Amino acid sequence: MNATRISDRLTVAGQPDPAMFGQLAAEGYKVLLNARPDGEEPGQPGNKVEGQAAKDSGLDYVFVPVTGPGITEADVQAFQKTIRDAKGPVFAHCKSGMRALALYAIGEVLDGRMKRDEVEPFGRSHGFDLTGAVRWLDREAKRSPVIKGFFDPRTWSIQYVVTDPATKHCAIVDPVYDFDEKSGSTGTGNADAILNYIEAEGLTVEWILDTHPHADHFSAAHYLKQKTGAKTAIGSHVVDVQKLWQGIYNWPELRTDGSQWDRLFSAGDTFTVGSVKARVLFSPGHTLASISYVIGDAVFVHDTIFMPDSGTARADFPGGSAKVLWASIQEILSLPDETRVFTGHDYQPGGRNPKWESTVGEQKRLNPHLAGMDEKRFVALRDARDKTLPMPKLILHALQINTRGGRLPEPEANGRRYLKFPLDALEGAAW
Ligand SMILES: N[C@@H](CCC(=O)N[C@@H](CS)C(=O)NCC(=O)O)C(=O)O
Ligand SMILES: [Fe+2]
Repeated sequence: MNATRISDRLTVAGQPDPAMFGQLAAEGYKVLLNARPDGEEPGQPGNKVEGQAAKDSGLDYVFVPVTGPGITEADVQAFQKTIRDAKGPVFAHCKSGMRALALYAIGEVLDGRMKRDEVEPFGRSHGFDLTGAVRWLDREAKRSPVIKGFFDPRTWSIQYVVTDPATKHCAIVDPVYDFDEKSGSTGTGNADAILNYIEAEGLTVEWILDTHPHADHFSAAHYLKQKTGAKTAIGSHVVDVQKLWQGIYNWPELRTDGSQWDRLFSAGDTFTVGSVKARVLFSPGHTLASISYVIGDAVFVHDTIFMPDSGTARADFPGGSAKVLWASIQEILSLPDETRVFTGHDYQPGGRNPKWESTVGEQKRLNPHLAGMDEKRFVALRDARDKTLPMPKLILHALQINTRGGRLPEPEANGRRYLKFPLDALEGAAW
């Protein structure tokens, strides 16, 4: 194993033997970062073994598996965050150290601490060829729209700001309004992080887009509309979801005409984000009203497809259907292979760092729920898995807020807002 010290905070290396992690800790390292996907070569220790060995040695462990061409902004964010949060030096490895150094260099350029033209000489000075990192930067610099993901670890949600670089107009997709069910506290930490980014980048918000009425978190659409004045939108079948939940909550006052949003999108509807063209796919199955947004060469699929190592969304909520979800997924997969796919949740399988970007081609090749699958087998697999899943812990909270576009209930005479829960209305108890 070759180890190259890059700075006081970072050493990059080829594959280390987990038996020497204790020695790394003794040398003062605090974090072991593994950038290798499992199964790259025979005899590779892998995520599980490395994670355990790091723990036994008192090192924090971070798993950011990447292939050179498959690096995404999420991986770069994870690498930078690891170095930022570490209590001391980070020991980052892949097979040779090159991917680890590429992740670092890309992050330094994106954060403005290094120039694009400095990357190759920087790599060479440490004995690494970083032409791949430069290619990545050049490819991303040409991309339109520019897409920034904001991961919420509390609900495993990814919120997006989608920007047309030509006009600096943007859309916000699926923003989260914070809620702590133990105390009943609400908050705007996630939404304010989005607003800070928008201000720092000098963006104008045109749209606040929800893909569906979420069952696991509150939407920040209403809050962000108040802050930015942008138009809110969701799928037109939200009216059916409103009617469904009006019954479940015994809630005659709920308006079930979708008037809580500025625009209700149907299949095939088009709109623009600055000069970037966008269109809507109707993608039901997870919910009755789910839609996907195709914006430029990117599609925002929320709870249809997750990352290729994570499968697909559940289809057992009221109004859900695995068969219908399969058809929706087929339409998404009929987009060109190079289409960028942005998912709405990442449940971090194997404890890896959150990821959210893939391509249609990768989904077709690598997602075990999709590759070589047919409708019948998909439905059987989905239904079997869904039977094992308890309801999301916030489903009864969230639908009261999200069927009203992210508005909290009106305050009662004492100035406090209250939620109301039906008992025994849903199956899927956790016991
Ligand atoms: N444990 C989470 C589960 C959330 C959940 O059910 N997520 C949905 C999307 S809203 C899903 O599709 N999950 C897929 C799965 O868990 O396999 C919670 O309680 O919030
Ligand atoms: Fe969902």
